[in-house]
Amino acid sequence: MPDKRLGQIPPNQQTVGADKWPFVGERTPRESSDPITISVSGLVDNPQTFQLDQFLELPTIEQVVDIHCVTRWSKLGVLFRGVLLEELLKICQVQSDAKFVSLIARSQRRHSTSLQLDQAIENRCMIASAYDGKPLPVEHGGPIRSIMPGKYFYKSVKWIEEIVLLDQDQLGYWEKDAGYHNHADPWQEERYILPSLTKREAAELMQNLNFRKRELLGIVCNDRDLNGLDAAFALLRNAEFRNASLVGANFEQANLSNAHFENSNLQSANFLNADLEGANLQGADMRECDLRGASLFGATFVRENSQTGELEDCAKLDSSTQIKLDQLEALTDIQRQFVVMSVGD
Ligand SMILES: Nc1nc2c(c(=O)[nH]1)N[C@H]1C(S)=C(S)[C@@H](COP(=O)(O)O)O[C@H]1N2
Ligand SMILES: [Mo]
Repeated sequence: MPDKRLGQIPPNQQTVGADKWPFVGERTPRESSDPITISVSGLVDNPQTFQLDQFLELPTIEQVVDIHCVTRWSKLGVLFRGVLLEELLKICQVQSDAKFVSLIARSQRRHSTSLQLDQAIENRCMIASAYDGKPLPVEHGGPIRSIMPGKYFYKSVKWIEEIVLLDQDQLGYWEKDAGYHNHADPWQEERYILPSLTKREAAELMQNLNFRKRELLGIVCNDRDLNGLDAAFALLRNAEFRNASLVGANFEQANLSNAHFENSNLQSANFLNADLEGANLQGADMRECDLRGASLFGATFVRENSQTGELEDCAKLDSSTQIKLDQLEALTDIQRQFVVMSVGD
């Protein structure tokens, strides 16, 4: 069953231009002179290791896939060619007690993810070798990567080299340690699992204005007075700072992907080399903010009213806001135009 919601945009995602495809995560496979192979093992009667050229001779299909990255960019309508996982499982004779599949990359950290086997088959999970008629470039996982339609893109592994059939789930790299949601359904916004910080612990950290190097995924700081907060190097994915006062806060090198800063006061805040992918900065006061080196894929500074086309909830940026033009490449057209206009180049 192909993706029923093909061509639609899941909640809180934005599309990137047709000619754009951001790189996320690892950029290169493991350095090795070993030939590229792909193996299928675990609960199969006929385990196999294919050499790359053998693999590329298996029957392929083409399907259109919408990519939805958890950092809030979507790229719709990519035509992938490759081998269906179902086809591989036929060849390797999957056993009936296999319920999960672990997909492992030929990369330094043996990057991995896992899928529920019935969903992988239903969603037409594939091992792709080409997109839009071109071979897959190495930064995007070429020569072969897995593609799982209908899930956030972290369920699609670049440079796949092992497929292991299991009766129990084996959490992947992002899911195990980084708090990514194991279901990854973009329509349900299953992005991250929230951490188990107690209200008291959170209150104490806020009292001391000290988040430095702490792991505080999803911490809720809405409406708080946190002027001068030290959050350098902190892990603050999905953190909530709506309406908070953060004058002079230090977020240097913090991971703030998908964080919420709507209507916050960020005057003179330091975001040097921070990760702001997917962060929402609508309505925030960003005068004298330092954003140099910050990663801005999918970040939003303004909201476009879908009825009237007017810009609403505009962040306050001006010539005192420090940001480099090359950083704005990562933004969608509307966001980029808004920022360029505001900082007045
Ligand atoms: N081997 C490997 N595969 C990976 C990752 C990674 O870091 N290493 N990152 C995942 C994430 S989070 C995303 S969004 C996509 C990014 O693929 P792209 O760089 O081709 O856009 O790959 C996924 N697969
Ligand atoms: Mo991702």
